[in-house]
Amino acid sequence: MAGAQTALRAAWPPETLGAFAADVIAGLTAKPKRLPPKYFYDAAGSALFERITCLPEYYPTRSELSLLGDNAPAIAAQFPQGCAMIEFGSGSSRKARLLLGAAASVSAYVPVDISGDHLQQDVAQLRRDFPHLAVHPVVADFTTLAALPAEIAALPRVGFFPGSTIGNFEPHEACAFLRHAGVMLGAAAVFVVGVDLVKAPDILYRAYNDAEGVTAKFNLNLLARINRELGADFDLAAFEHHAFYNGARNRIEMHLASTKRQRARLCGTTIEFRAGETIHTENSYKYTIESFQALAQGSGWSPLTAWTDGLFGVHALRMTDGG
Ligand code: AVJ
Repeated sequence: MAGAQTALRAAWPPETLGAFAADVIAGLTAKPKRLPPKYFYDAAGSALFERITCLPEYYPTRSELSLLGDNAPAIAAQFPQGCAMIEFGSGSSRKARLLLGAAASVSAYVPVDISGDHLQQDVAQLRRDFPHLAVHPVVADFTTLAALPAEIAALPRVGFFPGSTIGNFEPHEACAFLRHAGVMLGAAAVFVVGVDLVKAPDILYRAYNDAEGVTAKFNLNLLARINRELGADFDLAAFEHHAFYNGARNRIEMHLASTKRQRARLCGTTIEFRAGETIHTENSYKYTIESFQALAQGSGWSPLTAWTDGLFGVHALRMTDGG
């Protein structure tokens, strides 16, 4: 195995591979095999995720939108006057609009997203809809974002991290992210975080195993993307979507399971699969209101308020004095 690794490196130095290829090779040569969930969201994957958010079984988006819509004035009441709102992974800014519409205290909005095309279109529309709002988009991976636009340096800050995207992190990574966000947002900051709740396993199971098979397509698109962008030859018909609730760790796990013993070629190397072997593609951690508040507290944030409909939680946190 060490020999194969060396040959691969010699032929495709990681510097020339790009981050996607490097992460895919690292994940598929690891034991057990895994792929980072952030790569689900190419154009095809983003369209499939949009379809997921409309599925009858997938409650999180509907729950969060109605929690934000119903409680926007109460959430906005926590924001400091003249603040800048920074959204981590803003997508279409649909959720931010609900807060911006209710929060006259927000004078600047900083959507941070990895996909630049979408960001530019949405920013133009936001500027038309909120003419008094200064919009400063940042094209970046929010997990590695180092600096905020200079224009907002003097403003108090509010963070917005909806969608239970925080559930993709391991709990220790979520803690590190919350701390990092705290450093960026500063002493007076408020942080609004959307977090999916622990609940009956059958409800969770159905949300990730929809009858129409859209979630299966979303999961398999990761291999389709690797074929498209890295010239790999994964046989999509020989992999199955597996999603289940791991109750011991409070997380949904998604895997792609090989239906047979097979191999795939990728960037000059061969990836071997046993029958039934899986690629772990996503964890989606679930928290109770209390377990998330405890995580936040251990990460430098004091819980202010939590809004919930029993399925999903929207948390307002404030920077703990003295960090
Ligand atoms: C966007 C990460 C919150 O975990 O529910 C939906 C992604 N994966 N269906 C989630 C997802 C499968 C989603 N997050």
